[in-house]
Amino acid sequence: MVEESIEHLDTYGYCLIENAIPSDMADTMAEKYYQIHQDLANKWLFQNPNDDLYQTLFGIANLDDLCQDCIAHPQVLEVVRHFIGDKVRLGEACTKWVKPGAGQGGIHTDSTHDLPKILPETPWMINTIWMITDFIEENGATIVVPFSHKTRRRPTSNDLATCIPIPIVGKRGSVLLWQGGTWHGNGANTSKNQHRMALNIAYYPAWWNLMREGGHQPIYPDVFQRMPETVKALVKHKVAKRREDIYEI
Ligand SMILES: O=C(O)CCC(=O)C(=O)O
Ligand SMILES: [Fe+2]
Repeated sequence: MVEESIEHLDTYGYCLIENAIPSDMADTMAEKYYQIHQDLANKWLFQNPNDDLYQTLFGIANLDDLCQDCIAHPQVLEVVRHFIGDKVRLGEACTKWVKPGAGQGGIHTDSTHDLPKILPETPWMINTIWMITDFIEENGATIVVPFSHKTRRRPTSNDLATCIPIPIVGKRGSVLLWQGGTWHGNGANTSKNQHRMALNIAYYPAWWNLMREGGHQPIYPDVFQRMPETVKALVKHKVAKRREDIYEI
């Protein structure tokens, strides 16, 4: 099973692990995440407070303990470790809500802002998106361009005009993994009333300087204290009371 996921991720640039958490757990998380997003006290955690239809909320691990099961999911971690090594670290866990009417996101690579034009052969990041609601084409399921990581470049305008992204659909509780170099984005939500909620968890190797990532939040010391050891090992580099105590930007 894990071998298949590794092979798929290596070949196509992404893989889907179905039913990695129970659907009723995903339902509980969805309810909680909608509330957290709508609580005005959390507005400062939004990546873009002016975008109501596509909302990214950073620092979810400080507000919800359920996501810990996803952060340290054994099967996901086994795949992630294959690509970026045993000393894997959590970059950030954030929630991504795509509301009806949201447009398609730009197709992009992840965390390449200060990488060279020819992207490294060595993977620098494995990103994951947990389907907290079912992902369907109409509600903005993540779209991915298969094999695009093999180009070792960011998509050019010509690439964007010609590439064929495919929506990765699945039942809530499933998780999609991709390499930082795989071209992807959020799909448009063309439905009338189907909301898409996702938990996005990004992993980096130990050599990556995580402290340059804009918007990422630290894990608060009291939250860290109550985490199981498996989760602590993944987040111990980013424990602080305030973002500015550890992040450079
Ligand atoms: O919301 C999505 O489907 C895509 C999010 C994305 O681009 C990312 O997490 O890097
Ligand atoms: Fe992305």
